[in-house]
Amino acid sequence: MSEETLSNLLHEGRRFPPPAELAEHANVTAEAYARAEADRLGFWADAAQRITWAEPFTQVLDWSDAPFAQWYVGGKLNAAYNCVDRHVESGHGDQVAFYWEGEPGDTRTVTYAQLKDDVCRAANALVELGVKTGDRIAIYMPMIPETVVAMLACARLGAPHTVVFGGFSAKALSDRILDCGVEVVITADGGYRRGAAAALKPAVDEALESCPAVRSVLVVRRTGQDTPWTAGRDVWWHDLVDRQSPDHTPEAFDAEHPLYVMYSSGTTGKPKGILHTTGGYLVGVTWTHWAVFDIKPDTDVYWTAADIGWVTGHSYIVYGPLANRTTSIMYEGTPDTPHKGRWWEIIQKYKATILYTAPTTIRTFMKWGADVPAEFDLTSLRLLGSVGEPINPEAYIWYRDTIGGGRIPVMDTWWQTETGMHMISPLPGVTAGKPGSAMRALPGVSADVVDDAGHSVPNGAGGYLVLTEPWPAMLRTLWGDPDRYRDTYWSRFPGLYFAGDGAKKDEDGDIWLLGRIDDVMNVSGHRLSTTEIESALVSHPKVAEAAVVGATDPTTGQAIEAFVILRGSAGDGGADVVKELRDHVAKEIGPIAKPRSILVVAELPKTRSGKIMRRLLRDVAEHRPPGDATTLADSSVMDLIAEGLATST
Ligand code: 6R9
Repeated sequence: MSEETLSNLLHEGRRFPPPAELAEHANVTAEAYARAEADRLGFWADAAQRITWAEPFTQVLDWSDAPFAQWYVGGKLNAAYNCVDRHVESGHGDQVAFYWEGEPGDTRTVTYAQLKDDVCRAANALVELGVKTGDRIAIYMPMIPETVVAMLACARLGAPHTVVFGGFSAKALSDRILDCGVEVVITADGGYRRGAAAALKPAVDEALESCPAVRSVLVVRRTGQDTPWTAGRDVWWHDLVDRQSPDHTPEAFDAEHPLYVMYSSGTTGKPKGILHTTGGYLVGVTWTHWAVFDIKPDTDVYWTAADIGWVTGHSYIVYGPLANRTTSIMYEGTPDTPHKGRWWEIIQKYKATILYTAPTTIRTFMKWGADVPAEFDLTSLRLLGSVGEPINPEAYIWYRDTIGGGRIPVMDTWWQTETGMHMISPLPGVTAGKPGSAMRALPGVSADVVDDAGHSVPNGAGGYLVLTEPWPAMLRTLWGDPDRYRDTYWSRFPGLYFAGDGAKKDEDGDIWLLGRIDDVMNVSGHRLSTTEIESALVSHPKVAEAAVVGATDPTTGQAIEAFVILRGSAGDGGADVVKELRDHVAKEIGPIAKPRSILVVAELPKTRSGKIMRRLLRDVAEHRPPGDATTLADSSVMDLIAEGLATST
């Protein structure tokens, strides 16, 4: 895709070196790159010392059966012990693990000692339900502390969990339960979203109609709403868990013992059950969390504002932060309930030092306007993070300036459910960040951009993002489908991991992500990336969010169709705005990139992680009924867009 891709993003020339104070005290310095370069496996052996092993490993990596990896061969450990018990044993039982904030305003403060007791009680409860090592457990929960407790109780018993995002449908839940062979489900009566109690349990009941193997459902009472009940199968958490002993001796499992399965929707076909194992995953997330966010366990108040049902929640709300003895914030609800300043109020209240969220949320805040955060004291912040999609330079600068007071570095972290851990990211004490670039592979990680033939492209050119060496937190396989694992990730370019993302290397060799390969369009023979056109649209002062898709066109092959959300101040659109935006794209990128049409919408269809589901927009643009929408975070969005379409034509 190299030559013909137009290079809007690379015109971005701003750079932000690390603040001196941060660089001086940073956990990781530039030396780490040299160390890892000289001895990659030695580097990962050192990183593994952040974890407590019940039995030491004898070999860092066994890659003899590639692409099936074994990391930390011979090592034994317990993930839950590493996340809670050891901190209590070292005298930090009174440290807060989570400041939890419910959407209606109720709060809970959970210390490491309390978390340990709760995890032990839940583990004992699962044993009473007959759970054994290796059994799979589905978790379908709101964002409450019990969700973390449930995950760690599973990990403690060596029973892999599969967390299903609470916004997903009964169908999505039953698909995952069946694929994973789940026998026990942990859920809640409901959770709070947008100011109201949203039921969860009825979806579980519906899902289980097609899942006869599930014998127990453990239900947390969160909202107190009326809940349908199946006697003999359903049991209240407070009846079963609360009466258990707070003592439970953790068993040490092999480093390669399965820790969890996380389903990730492929563009087509059935979701992929991505398997993570214990040792390598824990080392990978613990080291990267400590390095990329410069975690100081005694002073930081860290907030990953994401859902636990997304890999970001697994790695950077639960396993990484807890293994690093971090004090975290956890918030149940939506950012605009009861008012649009809720997040900033939370940051002010707890004096948060680190915030990690997705570009889509940042763009939503841009739409709401800078005067909302301006009412709160955000000076406690010292680091900002972004994940989930390429962050447009415009959103990066807004984040840095409006939330970060123009002084705080932004860590744009590229990674995937499959990679388990951050792979490409700045390091806060080292990197001079460029808005829109995830920069370079972290120490110990090897990434490159290759052409169609799998050859590394020169600086200044684009192609496919690949990972050239195995890494500790890599997925081990797809649950029950090793052939699909090999085919999906390791056969496009032999010996290289194919990430499915387009990317470019700039003149310095820094990496710019261009979105999923499927999101690259071909317009009159020109390869255009949706990301670049979206960034051009978002750089216009009237645009808050944009999604671009390629729709089949008889003359040009594909034609560019754009969907935009306007900023609050821009009025309701109209023909003038559309013309203005088309001209703006032509000016920013070139006439070839001018969208054929632009539709002003109120919302865009997004997944739980804020990724725009362009596939559904393509259906709209090509006048088809939208396809499978079970992974949408909010299923009403497509109806709104259809209505908008009807009134605009
Ligand atoms: C963590 C997560 C993975 C896909 C990935 C890429 C996109 C994530 C990104 C990014 C550009 C970033 N992605 N972070 N693209 N810059 N910083 O999101 O996992 O849900 O599996 O999605 O997300 O396209 O391939 P997952």
